[in-house]
Amino acid sequence: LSAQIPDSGIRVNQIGFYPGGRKVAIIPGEKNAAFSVKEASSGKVVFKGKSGEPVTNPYSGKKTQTADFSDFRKAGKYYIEVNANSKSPVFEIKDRVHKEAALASLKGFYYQRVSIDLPEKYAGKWARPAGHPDDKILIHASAASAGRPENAVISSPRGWYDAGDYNKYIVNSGITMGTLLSLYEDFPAYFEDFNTNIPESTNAVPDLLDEIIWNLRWMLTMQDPEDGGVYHKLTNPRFDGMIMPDAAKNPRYVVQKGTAATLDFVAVMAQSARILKNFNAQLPGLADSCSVAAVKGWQWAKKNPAVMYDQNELNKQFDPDIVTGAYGDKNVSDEWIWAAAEMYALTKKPEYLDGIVLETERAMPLPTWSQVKALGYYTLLRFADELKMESKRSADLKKNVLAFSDDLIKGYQKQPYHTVMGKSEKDYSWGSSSVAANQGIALLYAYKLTKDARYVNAALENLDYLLGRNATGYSFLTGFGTKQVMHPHHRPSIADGIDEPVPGLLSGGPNPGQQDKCTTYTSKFADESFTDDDCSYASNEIAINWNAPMVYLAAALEAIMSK
Ligand code: 9MR
Repeated sequence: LSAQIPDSGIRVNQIGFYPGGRKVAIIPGEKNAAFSVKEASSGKVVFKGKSGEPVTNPYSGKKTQTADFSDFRKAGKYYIEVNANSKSPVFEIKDRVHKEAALASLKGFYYQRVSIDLPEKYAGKWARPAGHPDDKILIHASAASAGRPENAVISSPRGWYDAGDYNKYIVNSGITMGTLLSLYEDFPAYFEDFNTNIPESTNAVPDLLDEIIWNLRWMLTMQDPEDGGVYHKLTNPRFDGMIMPDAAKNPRYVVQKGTAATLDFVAVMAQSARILKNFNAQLPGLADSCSVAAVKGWQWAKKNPAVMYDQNELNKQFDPDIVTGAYGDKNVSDEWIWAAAEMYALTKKPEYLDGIVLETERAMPLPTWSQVKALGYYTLLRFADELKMESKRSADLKKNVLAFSDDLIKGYQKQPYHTVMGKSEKDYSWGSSSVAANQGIALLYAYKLTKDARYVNAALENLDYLLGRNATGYSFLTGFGTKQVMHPHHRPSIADGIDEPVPGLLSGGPNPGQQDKCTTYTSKFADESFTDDDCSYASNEIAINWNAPMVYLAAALEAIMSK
C-alpha cells in the first residue's frame, strides 16, 4: 500500500476531518510554503493558504510548518499540494468521518477473543478456529491454597488475548475494561446505534457491552472463590511461537494472587455491576455476581493490602519458571484509589474512601496499566452530583483533572506536528500510541467539565497523530490509512497466511528504548523510533490496553462532533 504513494513528507490524518473541526496538515522544510487544498477527483483548487512559522523538532532537529485549512468545510475527498512533486495522501471531509475507525477498533477486541471460533460471517477473511479452551488450567505452585493445591485444575475460559501473545493478564485487563466501561458510562446514548457485527449483535445489549462481557466472564473465573483473592494472570510458562491460537497447546497456569490484580478486579466488577444492573432482564444475575465478586475482592485486599507481584522473586521460589509478561507493580496506592472510587460509586457508601488519600495535591498521572489513579478521578467526577460529594473534594478533583489538560495544551501549537502528543520525550514510551489516546481522553474530560472547545480540538489532533500526522507517517490503526502498518508483532497476523494484518488493532508506536533490538529501525530519534516489522515487540506490537483508549477517543469524538 505505502509503496504506491511517494512520500512527500506532508503529514495528515489519512482518514480525514469533520466539516466543523480543526484541520491541519504538516509540511516539511524551513521555508514558509503556499499550499492549496485540491479536490481529489478533478485536481481543482478549493482552498489556498500559507503555512505557519517553521518549528524545529526537539528530537530530530528537522523543520516543519503547520498548514491550517480549518476554514474549509465542504464535504468531499481532497489532498494538500505544495507543488507538483509535493502532495499529501487523499483524505475525506465528512460527518461521522471516524465512525469506521471507532467500529473497527472495538471489533479488534472480537478478533482477540479466546476460546471461541471466529466464523467468516463475523471475521471475514480473518476467520479462524477457536484457540485455548482454557478449561483445564493448572494452579501454579505460587498460587496454591488449601482448597486449590498445586496442579489442581480449574476452568477459566474466554477473555481476550492480551496483545501479540496469547496470555491473559488481570492487571492489563483491568485498565482495558475500565476504559471501555467508562466510555459506555460517559456516552451511553451513542452506543444505541453501534453495530460491530459480532455474534451478540442481534441481542438487546449494546455491542460495546457484549464485547466487554466476553472478558468479564473470564475475569470472574480468576477469583479464588474461597478467599476472594484474584490470580495475577493466566499464562503459559513461556511465550508461544509465532503460531495460530488453535495450534498453541502448551499447559497454562494461574499464578500468585496479588493486591494490584485484586484491586483492579474489584474496580472492574464494581463498575460492571453499576452498568449491568440496567440490563438485568437480558443478563439475569450478572450484575449481582459482579457486585458480590467486588465485595469479596475488596475484603481480600483489606487483609492483604500490599502483596506485590515480583516475577523474579516468584521464580526463585517456585517451579516452573514463568517468563511471560510480568505487569509487576511496586506501588498499589493508585489501585486502592481506583477500587475505592468504583466501590463508592456502586454502593454510595462514602466509607469506601476512608483511609484512602486521593493525592489531588500532586499532578495527575496519565493512566497506564501500572498507574490507574486517574480512572478513579474520572469516576468520582462522573458521579460527583449523584453522590452528593463533599464540595471541597469534588473541587479538588476537578482542579486536578483540569490542570493536567491545561498543562498538555500549553504551547502545543508550537510542536512540530501540532499535537500535545510528543511535547514530552516521555510520551514516547513502550506503547506510545496509548499515551496519545489517553491524553485525548483526559482532554475530553476537561471538555466535559468546561465545555471549552480548545480541549476537543487538542483531543482531535491526537487522533490525527494516530492516523498519520506524526513523524513516521504511518497510520497506527491496522486497516486504516494510506500508509498502513502491515507487519505488527501479533501472532495471528503473522501466522494466518493473509497479507493484511487483522484489522482494527493499534500498533504500539515509536519507542526509543528499542528493547527488541530489531535491525530494521531506520532512526534513533524518539518520535521516529518505529519499525513496521513483526520482530518489533517494542514498537509494533498491539495490546488491549492500547486499543481501548483508541476506541474511547474515536467513539467519544464521534459522539461529540456529530451532535
Ligand atoms: O505494555 C507493557 C510495557 O509497559 C512494558 O514496558 C513492557 C515490558 O515489560 O511490557 C508491555 O506489556 C507486554 C506484556 O508484558 C506481555 N504482552 C504484550 C505486552 C505489550 O508489549
